[in-house]
Amino acid sequence: MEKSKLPDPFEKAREKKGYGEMNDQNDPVKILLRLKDVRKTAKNWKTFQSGGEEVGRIVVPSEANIRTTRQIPFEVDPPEHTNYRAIIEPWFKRPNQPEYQDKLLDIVQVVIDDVLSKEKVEVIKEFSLIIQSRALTVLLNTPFEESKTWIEWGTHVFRSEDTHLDIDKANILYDYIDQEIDRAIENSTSDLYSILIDSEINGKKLTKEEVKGVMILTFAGGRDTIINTITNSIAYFAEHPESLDRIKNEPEIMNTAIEELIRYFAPLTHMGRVATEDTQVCEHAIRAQSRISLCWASANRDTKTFENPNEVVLDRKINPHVSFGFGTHNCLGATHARVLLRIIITELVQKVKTIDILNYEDNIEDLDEFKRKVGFNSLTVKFNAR
Ligand code: HEM
Ligand code: EMZ
Repeated sequence: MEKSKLPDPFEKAREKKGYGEMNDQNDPVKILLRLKDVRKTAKNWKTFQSGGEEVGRIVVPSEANIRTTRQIPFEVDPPEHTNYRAIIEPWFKRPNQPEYQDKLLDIVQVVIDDVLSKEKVEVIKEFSLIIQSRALTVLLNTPFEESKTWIEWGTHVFRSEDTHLDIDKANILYDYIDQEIDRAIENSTSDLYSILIDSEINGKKLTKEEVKGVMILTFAGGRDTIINTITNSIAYFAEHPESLDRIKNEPEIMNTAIEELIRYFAPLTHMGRVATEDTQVCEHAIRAQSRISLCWASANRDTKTFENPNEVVLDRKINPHVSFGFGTHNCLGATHARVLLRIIITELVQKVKTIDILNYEDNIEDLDEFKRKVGFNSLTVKFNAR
């Protein structure tokens, strides 16, 4: 099989019954698999909530044991959600500005020139993580030097190589954010911390805990998702050098190509909700206070909407994918992610002719009934210049 392929483990269950089941830390999850159900349920925040008492429980695997700070606006439901979102949303649209994109271009060019000078490159550590961390300094508007600290944290802030939920690692992030908030209170700049500290909802300033909730989400949500997107793109282009040529010669397909890669990769496999009442999905009973999840990765392969869903079709015409979620909580980092990927691919097609895969190890997520490849634990390649 091609190393860049991400097979769809959900197909049979999606077609037969529409959901799957997973036992996560003795707190079971019903995984919704069909695009129609995923979209409908994502809109129904009254019955399927993101907030609720137990912070961290909507994430699968549940993070209830490793954090008490509510991630904002991710773990809040309307109407409060709307107020938080109104504060944060304009900030996350900055990636549309030319000056922002120039900064990202500088970052990407340096890293691409560097990997082209090497005999072999481990893509996650020497490419994706570096670009992700440096690009995050632009999103947060913090000094470039901070990225050195973040690179040391590795791919995920809550998970490490030997454990799914790593409290020691999480504490490094929490302590760092606490310090940065105190720093911004003492010495206000024009970074995201300072903007949040100065924000108000109905005349009331955000608390430190609320600011922390936004910042944890910004560090955690935009990390392994971006790293997997970049790494999977490199693997794809390694096995499809004709696609590099095609995008170079037909730049007008760039945006559809990006959407298609993001659909195919679905970097965040699924996200949970908690039922507020006894209800039903796919004719199956859901008890109040139990968990379901919305499986973006499965929905993106639903043949009712996507023709040849297991193929990467760079000029796919109809592509209502849900990789960035759907409805109330749709991803605030999507503009940054799309712009960054466009800059990376634009530079790649100009400078790189081929990429050889030398070594790799798959990253397979274990969802009990389903084993899903989400990307790589490592990917070693040689970049060959044009
Ligand atoms: C929400 C995926 C990058 C910040 C979401 C959701 C998905 C998602 C599926 C919806 C969660 C839900 O409905 O419960 C992705 C993917 C990314 C990406 C695939 C990269 C390719 C980023 C980045 C950031 C970010 C770079 C910021 C640094 C957020 C935030 C939310 C969110 C703040 C919550 C929005 C809300 O609750 O209203 N993301 N994300 N994401 N994402 Fe992303
Ligand atoms: C949470 C999540 C956000 C969670 C929109 O998704 O991303 C996951 O990677 C984190 O572990 O805490 O931030």
